Amino acid sequence: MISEKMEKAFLDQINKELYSEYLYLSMKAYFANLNLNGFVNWMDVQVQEEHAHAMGMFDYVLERGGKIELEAIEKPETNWESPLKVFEHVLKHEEYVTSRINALMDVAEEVKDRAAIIFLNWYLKEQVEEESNVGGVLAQLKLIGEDKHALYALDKELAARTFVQPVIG
Ligand code: OFO
Repeated sequence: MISEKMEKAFLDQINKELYSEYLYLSMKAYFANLNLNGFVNWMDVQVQEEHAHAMGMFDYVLERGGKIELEAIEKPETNWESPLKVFEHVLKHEEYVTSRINALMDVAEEVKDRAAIIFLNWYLKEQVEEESNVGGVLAQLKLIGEDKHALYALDKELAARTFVQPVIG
């Protein structure tokens, strides 16, 4: 059985993962309006990943005999100055999520929930990957600057990203 404190920490994080899904959906719409379809695809994969992250925790809480009580999801931003600004936002957001997963791990250690610690290891590794992926795109956008041809080349590259359903835990 999951402790009340651990359950609450997971519920908070489920909300943050669903917010991430919402934020990337909003970014997907931003890129769709710019007709940058590769970026749209990249965000679409991100949306699906965040949904999987939320559902992984959702299923885990239930599996441990916990109760799910969903909270409202905050409204995400809807406009950015440029693709570069979007990816700066994504990196900042992922760094924040990493800090929240670490905080969740702190709770698991505090209540000595070893099963949760093992489960959360997957999320910690995933965050390393997320930050690195986003950092890669951001670095390319910085190099591109105002070069529209290079931006379209990157858009083509991002069109190749595909979603793979993760095996969590
Ligand atoms: Fe769920 O990793 Fe991004 O936010």
